[in-house]
Amino acid sequence: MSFQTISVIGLGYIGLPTAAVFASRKKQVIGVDVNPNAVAIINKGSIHIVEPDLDMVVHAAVTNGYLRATMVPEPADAFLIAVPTPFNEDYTPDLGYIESASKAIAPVLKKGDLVILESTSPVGATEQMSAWLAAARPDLSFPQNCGEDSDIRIAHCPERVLPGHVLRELVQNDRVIGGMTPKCSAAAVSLYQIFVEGECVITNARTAEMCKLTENSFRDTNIAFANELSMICDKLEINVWELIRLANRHPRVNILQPGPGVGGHCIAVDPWFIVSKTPDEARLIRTAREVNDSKPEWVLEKTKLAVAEFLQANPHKTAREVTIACLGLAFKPDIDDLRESPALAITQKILATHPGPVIAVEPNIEELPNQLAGQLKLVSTESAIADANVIVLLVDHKTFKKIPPSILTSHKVVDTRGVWSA
Ligand code: SAJ
Repeated sequence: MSFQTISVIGLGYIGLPTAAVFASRKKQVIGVDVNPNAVAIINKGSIHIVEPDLDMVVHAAVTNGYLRATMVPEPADAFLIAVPTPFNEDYTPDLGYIESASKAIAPVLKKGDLVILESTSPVGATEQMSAWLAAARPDLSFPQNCGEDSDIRIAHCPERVLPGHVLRELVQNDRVIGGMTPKCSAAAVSLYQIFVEGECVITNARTAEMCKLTENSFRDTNIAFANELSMICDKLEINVWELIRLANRHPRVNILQPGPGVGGHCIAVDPWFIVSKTPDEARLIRTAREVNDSKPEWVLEKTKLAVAEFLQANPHKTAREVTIACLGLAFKPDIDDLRESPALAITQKILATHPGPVIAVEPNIEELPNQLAGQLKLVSTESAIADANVIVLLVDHKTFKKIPPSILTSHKVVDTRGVWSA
């Protein structure tokens, strides 16, 4: 199958790099987004998100005429839907963005087109997308009613790239291809082979959906194990970092690292898609989520304890005179992404509960996000150490790892990442 024009719906952290990589392979790419600001920025050859090297690839793609952005879908040979799938307050998945994207592309679909759902989705979402498309286009046939003879091919091909390494992983990772029929899978494989150097492994749509959820639930469960260990060890007065290092010397043990909680828009979300479908069976997956979600509150309690200990050692001071420095606001090390960050949530809670000054260090940003703007000062690592009485290390950024513990002897320290405690 040959694809002359490819349309990517949703130009965010996954859609934009994917669109840019297709364009870098000299395909005509039409990017579609509901955000006029994003569309304008991309059409100028710039980017509205942060991802290493993406600016260069997008700039080249737009300048060379292979990529353009628009708010209204246009005809193409293949459509990739890469819109968000958040969850509702009751942890059920919100497929509203997929529904809107499906309804937006339906009018421009033609016989022979391929539609791929890339968004991480609950099991059954691809069939649901196909049903929305079929309802909007009764003149075309779809795999759910015509099988291999359908006019439109449908597949789920979840992205699996790690933020910060997206351009490399997009090309090198193996790709799971879940077509609604074998012909749908074959069409999707020939599309991804335009740039994927990893293997394109074929399965069905439901298994592909579950595969992506399984990968992130596996990681969440393993991080929860590490986080639970850290709380157990704290009670038993055992250094959890040393414990994990020792246990990992066993040839079949590989425990992940505890932290202040699990952030980002994937690992803290996707397991709920399994839990909401099979609540009675997904007991471990649910508990892992609960353990990880409880960690920020535990860190807050540890911080309160550190303040109390400082006051005990300095009885002439009051809590109002105790300065707390939060080191790191991002959701993981050496990135500037603050979305769904436990470090940010903990800093907000400290601000709301501590009567004294709170300062923060985040070497990867220049301005505080709206939630914190005007409420706390962003300072350098050096001045945080000089001014603070209590230091709460929330992200193991490279710069923080360079701080020698010997200069922290007069501080009370809450080290959620084992930077100094390890
Ligand atoms: N974390 C720990 N301890 C660890 C590892 C991670 O506390 O030992 C925390 C991080 O600090 C962060 C959170 O977990 O707050 C998630 O970070 P991450 O690096 O594990 O994952 P993400 O969210 O950046 O990307 C994940 C990846 N999934 C897996 O590794 C299974 C990526 O491949 C997926 O494409 C991505 O989710 C996604 O889009 O679904």
